[in-house]
Amino acid sequence: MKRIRFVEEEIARRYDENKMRCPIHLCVGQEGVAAAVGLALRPDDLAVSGHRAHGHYLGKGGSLSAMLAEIYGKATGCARGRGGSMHLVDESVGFMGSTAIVAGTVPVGVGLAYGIKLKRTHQVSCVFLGDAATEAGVFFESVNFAVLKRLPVIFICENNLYSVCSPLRVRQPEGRRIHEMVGALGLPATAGDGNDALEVLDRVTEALAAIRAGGGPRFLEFSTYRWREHCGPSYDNDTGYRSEAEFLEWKAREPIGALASLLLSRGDLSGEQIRQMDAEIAREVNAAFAFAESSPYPDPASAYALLYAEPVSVDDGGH
Ligand SMILES: Cc1ncc(C[n+]2csc(CCOP(=O)(O)OP(=O)(O)O)c2C)c(N)n1
Ligand SMILES: [Mg+2]
Repeated sequence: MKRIRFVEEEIARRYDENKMRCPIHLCVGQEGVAAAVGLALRPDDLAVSGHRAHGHYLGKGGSLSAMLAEIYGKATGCARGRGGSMHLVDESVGFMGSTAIVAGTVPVGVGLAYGIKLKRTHQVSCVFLGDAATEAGVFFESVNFAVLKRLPVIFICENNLYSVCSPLRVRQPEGRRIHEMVGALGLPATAGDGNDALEVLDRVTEALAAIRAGGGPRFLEFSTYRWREHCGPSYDNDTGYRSEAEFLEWKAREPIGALASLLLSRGDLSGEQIRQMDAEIAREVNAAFAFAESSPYPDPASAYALLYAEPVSVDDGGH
């Protein structure tokens, strides 16, 4: 969680230098879900995400340096500098893609799960999505197919209450709970506190075990809150679509502080250990920025080269 928080705060601090020339959607305040899901997944599990993907990529084991180089548009980036912040992809850690099209990777993640089932590899495909993605038609088609085929896919929905500036109350009927609506499609669907990283870890660990045992897909909704504006490095509580009071309420129970207090009170971690961790992560983040800034831009002649053209052979068992 701290690694995600530190790197995003540093991205925000440096964004106005105009060297990162892509839009950025920061997940500061939402680190609990990304970190805990990443920890619960196996390294060989697969994951897809959307526009707010930094935390998901790092949680899955992605490289800080490759992520920052990607955001700086450099050849050493995880998408070779072609994608930027919203198009992180890194097969080496099973992070199979993220796109700016809301819900665009939901069918991709379900397709990956279909491949896993056909190949009988016992991996799980993890689909990260926001609350607004559950309003897209393709979301329902994809979940229906996953249920029909009992696919090994876990849907992780970060419900941060907003789609850009539109709160849930102007988008969905009063009283609707997203997980209840999704549960009606025929899969176990639950809700939990996304700012309690240990709760997320427990729920996701249990769901993954059930999926790996052949139980079919699961949908987990986690409530959380983004601190900064939808897109960009600033705060936007003065723009009128949400209140400073709401922001402060969520900030008071943010995921990192909550876990640190718990671990300190149990004696599981000392203040000195936390300071050491902070110093180590700050060093790591600074080194990753230095790597990104000093890396070369891609050769324009390579713009149309195929990056991932390996043919995949599938034993589909006659299906
Ligand atoms: C298909 C599509 N419609 C609209 C948009 C514009 N858009 C970008 S992000 C976003 C909101 C997404 O909200 P949510 O899924 O809840 O994720 P969050 O930004 O809250 O993390 C919208 C509407 C888009 N990128 N793609
Ligand atoms: Mg949202």
